[in-house]
Amino acid sequence: MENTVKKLYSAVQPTNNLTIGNYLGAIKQWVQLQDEYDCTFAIANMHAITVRQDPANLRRKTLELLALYIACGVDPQKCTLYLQSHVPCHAELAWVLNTFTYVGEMERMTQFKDKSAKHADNINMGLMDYPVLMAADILLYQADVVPVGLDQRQHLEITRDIAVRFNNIYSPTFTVPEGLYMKVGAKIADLSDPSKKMSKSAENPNGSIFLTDDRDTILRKFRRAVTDSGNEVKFDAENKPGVSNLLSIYSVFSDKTTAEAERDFEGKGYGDFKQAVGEVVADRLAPIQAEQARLLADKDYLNAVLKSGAEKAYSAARKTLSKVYKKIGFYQL
Ligand code: ATP
Ligand code: LTN
Repeated sequence: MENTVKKLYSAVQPTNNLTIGNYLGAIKQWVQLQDEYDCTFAIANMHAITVRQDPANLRRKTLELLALYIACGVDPQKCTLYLQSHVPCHAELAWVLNTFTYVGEMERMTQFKDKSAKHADNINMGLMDYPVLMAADILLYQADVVPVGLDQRQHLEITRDIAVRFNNIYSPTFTVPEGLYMKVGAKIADLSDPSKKMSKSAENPNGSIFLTDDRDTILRKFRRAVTDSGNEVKFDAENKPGVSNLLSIYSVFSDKTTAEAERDFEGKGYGDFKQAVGEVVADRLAPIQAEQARLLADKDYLNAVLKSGAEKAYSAARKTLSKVYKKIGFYQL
């Protein structure tokens, strides 16, 4: 019976403040999936240091992210929640997988190219190796599915390639994971430039709605959001990218289909529309923010969650790593 429950794995980096893109592309789905799958969710602090971090800030962001996972509805009783650096197997497997990954493959990764351009003074090996560490995360837990935003699709594809490559050279060792992308919400665009993804490290903070933004800030940012020519609130990603992005945000935050969302704004102008999107987002975020603050005040509880999460994660990860070490010929005592 136990084998019929599929395994699910995902993670977010504890960098900057999360945006509604992270929430809709990742965490919101986790909550919906946790009853159906055997879930493991990590805080990817080892990925975070591929861009220079302030140590005190990284520590603080780690607990904030854990509190946020729980405040959003991820239940530590049902899922394994842990901090990546607490399980040394990630670095160990990543090293092995490095020898099954080609330099050319890593140089082609879009995120590597984007981040290299953005951090031209610090194009470190870790930045380039980021996808291999991510492959190690996923493969250690033998995950069947990995819910992520569309920006991570390329990393998931390379994870599958590495898994297949290893399985073919030795014998079936890793489950080959499937990406799970939501139909709406997998790619939330920047409010001031709908051709870009909403990102927590964007230069212009007005284009991103942070999960920590207060009501007035949220309403103001939506009021300023770029719309398109014309005056009809219609979903048309090609010709009306700004309006379509706002409609997607509205529909997922109000649990409506895009068609239902369009109907809500028939005969209404962009002004009313943007106000309504802002309100629905602010209303949804307020209780999450309150719960996150409450949890952050209870550090003992958060530490206990991390401790038991690390133990559970370690025992699963170690099993896979031992299998790998045996297959590649590492002498074991
Ligand atoms: P950064 O901008 O600092 O690189 P990020 O905003 O891309 O960070 P990550 O920690 O890399 O955030 O991603 C966490 C999760 O959020 C991933 O599953 C990612 O696919 C998803 N995600 C990020 N941005 C968006 C977006 N604009 N729309 C939908 N999902 C997103
Ligand atoms: N690179 C991911 C975060 C991440 C991840 C993972 C996601 C690290 N390890 C494993 C899914 C599975 C990102 O979202 N930027």
